[in-house]
Amino acid sequence: MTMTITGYSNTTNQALKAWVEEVTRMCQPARVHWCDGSRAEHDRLCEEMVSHGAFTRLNPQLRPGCFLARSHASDVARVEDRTFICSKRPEDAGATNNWADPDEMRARLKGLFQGSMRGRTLYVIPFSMGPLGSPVAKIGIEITDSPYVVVNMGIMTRMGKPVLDALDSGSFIPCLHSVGAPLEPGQPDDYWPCEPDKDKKYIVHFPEEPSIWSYGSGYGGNALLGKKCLALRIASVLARREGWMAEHMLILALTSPKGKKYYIAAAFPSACGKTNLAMMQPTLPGWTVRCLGDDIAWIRIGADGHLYAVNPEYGFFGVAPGTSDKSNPHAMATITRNSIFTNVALTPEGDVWWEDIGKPPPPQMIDWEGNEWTPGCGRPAAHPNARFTAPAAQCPVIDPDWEKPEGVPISAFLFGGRRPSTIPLVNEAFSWEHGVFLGSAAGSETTSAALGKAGVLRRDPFAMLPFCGYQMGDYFAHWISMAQRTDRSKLPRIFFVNWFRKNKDGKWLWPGYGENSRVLKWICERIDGSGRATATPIGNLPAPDALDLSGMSMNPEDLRQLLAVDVPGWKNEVEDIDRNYAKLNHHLPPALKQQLDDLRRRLESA
Ligand code: OXD
Ligand code: MN
Repeated sequence: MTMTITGYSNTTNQALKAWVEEVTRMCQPARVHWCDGSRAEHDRLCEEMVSHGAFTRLNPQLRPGCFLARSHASDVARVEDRTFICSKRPEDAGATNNWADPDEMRARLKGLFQGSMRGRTLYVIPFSMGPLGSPVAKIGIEITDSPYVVVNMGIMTRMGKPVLDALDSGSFIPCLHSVGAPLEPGQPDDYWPCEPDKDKKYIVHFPEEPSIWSYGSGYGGNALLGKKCLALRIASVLARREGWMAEHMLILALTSPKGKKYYIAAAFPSACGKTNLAMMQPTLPGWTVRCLGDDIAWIRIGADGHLYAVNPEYGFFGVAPGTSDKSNPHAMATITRNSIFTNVALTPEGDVWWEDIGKPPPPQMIDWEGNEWTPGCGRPAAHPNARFTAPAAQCPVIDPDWEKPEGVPISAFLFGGRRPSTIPLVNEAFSWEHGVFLGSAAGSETTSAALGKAGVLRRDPFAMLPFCGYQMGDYFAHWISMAQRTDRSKLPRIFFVNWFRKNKDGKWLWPGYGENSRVLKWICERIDGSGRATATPIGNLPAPDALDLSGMSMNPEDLRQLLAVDVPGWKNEVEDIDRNYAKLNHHLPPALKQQLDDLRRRLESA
């Protein structure tokens, strides 16, 4: 049988040709298409998806170039318990990852991929994480049978002909994806084909090769393999090997009224407001924020010894619910055109709606599952993990340097999470090692409403728990080792922030959003040496009156709580960190054990 091959396949890369042929033999697609990444290709694929019900075109007057997709109800988020790190030794994946034997896993996957693309098109997607031609960029080739993945990868990465041309005969990271739903002759396609049984989904990383195999899911990080799989899990392994860092961090530029620019990178767990902070509109007069990235930073030591960060992505894959003109006006402006919305509600005018979008719902809508929805019906209209995919270049506050091949020099790292109690609004680390300790102890509290319980804390070190592709203790040691790789004075200062403190009645103590600029201003002042701080057992906190609260009304008792050291709370914190550290056994760096002991001692004498 001769196979129809379309698109731009003009490569002499023998390894790539051989791999595509091997996958084609295994997956048995009906057609092969090599993506060129052009606008015409994007438009044609979107049109095809509209014609078989996978996409709904939104009202071109309201949202030109925008589409809505509804996923299968079983396929709505990343599946952490089906995500595997298949290193040769289980110890190299570590206790925080699911490990499986690489040979057994490869055999199982080959069985699943056998014939998995029957009746479908196999798409070859050449993509670059990082600006094309930048010395830090990595080229991946994703093979997928999902046109939804193709158009999303076209927004999230630099993709197509220029990448294949730049690859030339060089090496690439193979990323194989199938939705796991072969079509028999005459069988009508589903609007969101996938493997509905969660236990048959596999998101698998072979870090030593490196390669990625993903089967059964079409959603987000499970399927857009450049993002979490390549740019974090695989990149974290490469970064350790090559002496750089791959982090779950936004990158922003903050400019003071005097025109001084500070670059800040910040790690928060998923859905803790990274996109909002990355493109924030400061309430402090004269300060501006420019965005360079909202999710991932690749960081290297530059020739001058400073740490330089690059955003490897090309778009935003943001959580829609909660995004509004109040929480993130710049994201709202970014998604007015050329964007894909997944699992949001559809209004009668052909626009999108989600919970907390900042305007009341119309009297009738179609919800994320395609059903009639009316206000008060008791169901959310959008799925809580509904997403928008939008080109970063459309962000009205994108930084002019966001595509600089060598990146931008970072002055401060921020860590944080949702912590209703104990953790102050902002805390500066005493040293690099103390900062690494704070990052290693990061976590986020969730509420367990059904049982009426207080917060349940999940430790999420450096916000990398689901994304570190190797042993977490070795990852901590890699962070510690950065102080030996460059002059300490050139390392960014480290701060821990918490926008999510609540009082005993469950009310937020801090307004957040644009008001966070007040905290960022103090951080800049600390970097410059002018900001006043009080040394406490947990770190340097803003001295009384050191935070600029001009023009804002703040209850003095709320402020006191936000900046107090909760000694009993921190003693519990120490014990919980100790329990989590114990899981790392001998991989825990001695410097962090020392930091924990020092903190315990300081709290005892507090
Ligand atoms: C995440 C994301 O889940 O960025 O962290 O999508
Ligand atoms: Mn993320």
